[in-house]
Amino acid sequence: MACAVAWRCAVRLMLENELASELSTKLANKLANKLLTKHPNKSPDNQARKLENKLPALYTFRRCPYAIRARLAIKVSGIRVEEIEVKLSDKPAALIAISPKATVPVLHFADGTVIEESLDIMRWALALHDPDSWLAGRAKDNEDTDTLINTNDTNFKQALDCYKYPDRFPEHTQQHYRDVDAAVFLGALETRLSETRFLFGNNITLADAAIFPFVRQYAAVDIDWFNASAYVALRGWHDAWQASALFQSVMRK
Ligand SMILES: N[C@@H](CCC(=O)N[C@@H](CS)C(=O)NCC(=O)O)C(=O)O
Repeated sequence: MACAVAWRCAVRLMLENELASELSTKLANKLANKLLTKHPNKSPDNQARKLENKLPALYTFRRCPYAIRARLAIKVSGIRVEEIEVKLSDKPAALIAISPKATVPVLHFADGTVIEESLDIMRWALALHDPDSWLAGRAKDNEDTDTLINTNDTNFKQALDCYKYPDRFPEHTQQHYRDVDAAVFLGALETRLSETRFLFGNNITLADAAIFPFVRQYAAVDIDWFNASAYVALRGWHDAWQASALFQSVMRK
């Protein structure tokens, strides 16, 4: 009896391994993920180890806003990855080898595939599994979503860096960066969030997760000022994100 069970198990393993090797990286990871999450106790240790070894490696830095948004999407998708915390002042050679630009986050698959842009990582994860419909409405709002995220990553990020490090940008005062440069983008977010709970309606979408980590940095520069600011709706959105179990879970040390 024990022998028959072991045999069936071995055949299943063989088929699964064979099947996994035939599938694309995405499907293989999906399969690995399914097996590991649905049958964690049934899997023999060595199978679990084999599949664990196939988990994509996520090079990340805890406080980096780009890495945070990648971790948010990965977390919500339920896909398992092995996180490798990087010291930006001492980057691992393995990271530089797979991604010479050596920014985080970077996702590295067992087959050598590399995704080295945070938004691409988010889209990859959500394309595989999007239980909370973060990509919903993209057909309609696709362009708006991309435009808003792009403005965040360019204009707002620049204003944010100036506000955070005014000594490096002596052209204007810190207050100018906070109240003028950053206000263009934050004002647009405030308008949206005064109308709906999230940036593209009453449910979280990709844009909320992609933008929140940057607003968090802005707020943190002078949290007392932010808490007393006229950004009433933005503050509510920021505070809800900050307190959410999802955000907390990707910030754990
Ligand atoms: N466009 C990249 C930007 C990533 C990025 O700039 N990450 C910062 C950390 S927040 C980084 O790795 N900087 C490299 C360094 O500091 O050496 C992405 O979206 O993934």
